[in-house]
Amino acid sequence: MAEINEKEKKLIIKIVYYGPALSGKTTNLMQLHELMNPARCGEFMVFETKGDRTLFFDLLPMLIKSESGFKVKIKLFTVPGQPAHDATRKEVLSRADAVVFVADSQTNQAMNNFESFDNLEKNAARVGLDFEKLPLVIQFNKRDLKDIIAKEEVLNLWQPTGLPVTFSSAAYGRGVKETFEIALKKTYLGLNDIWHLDENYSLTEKDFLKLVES
Ligand SMILES: Nc1nc2c(ncn2[C@@H]2O[C@H](COP(=O)(O)OP(=O)(O)OP(=O)(O)O)[C@@H](O)[C@H]2O)c(=O)[nH]1
Ligand SMILES: [Mg+2]
Repeated sequence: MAEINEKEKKLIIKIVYYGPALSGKTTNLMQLHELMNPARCGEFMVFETKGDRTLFFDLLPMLIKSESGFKVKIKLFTVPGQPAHDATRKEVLSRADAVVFVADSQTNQAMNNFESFDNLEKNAARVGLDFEKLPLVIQFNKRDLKDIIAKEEVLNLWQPTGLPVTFSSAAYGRGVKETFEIALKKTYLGLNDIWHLDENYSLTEKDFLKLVES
């Protein structure tokens, strides 16, 4: 759950990139850091890695100032995807306002995607998040590779859930900003439902989307 400080006009939000090992979560954040307006983006912080593998988490903070003078800090986190790091995943997921689930499009990763999504649902329950209401975006990454699940098949599988699905090649910066934009919109809608950001604080979706303006 986001933290709001009405006196200081500050809102702190958490968006978590979740998914199986090596699906491209850290790469998404690295690319966002490159693609975003530097004035709105803080330092990209990596806490413990071994080669490509995240052992703890990564953090990319972003800042928006609304026209009404409200400061919104958005913290993007990645979880470590390797199964052994479940305790850390649970910790990072705790109090998330939205989740981007990064799936690996390679056909041999179908089971890992499935298990990781199942793990997300279980950990959401463990940390008291209502999975039905949690703003969630599904990103199928690594579209540049050869042996990948067809788009139609992904859509057939996921459309019944009603969740937005995006396709990306994060390593090449493709589909990264688009995915984040959807996550931002869903985050805003989720928080607006709870706190009526628009009425109470004159904070609009447009303020949030300033982050993805070029
Ligand atoms: N071909 C290709 N490789 C990618 C893509 N996205 C990420 N990778 C590569 O996949 C590897 C793993 O990417 P990471 O972003 O570190 O994966 P992660 O999901 O953070 O992995 P964990 O930290 O272990 O959970 C790296 O070598 C990336 O360069 C993509 O779109 N296409
Ligand atoms: Mg990582």
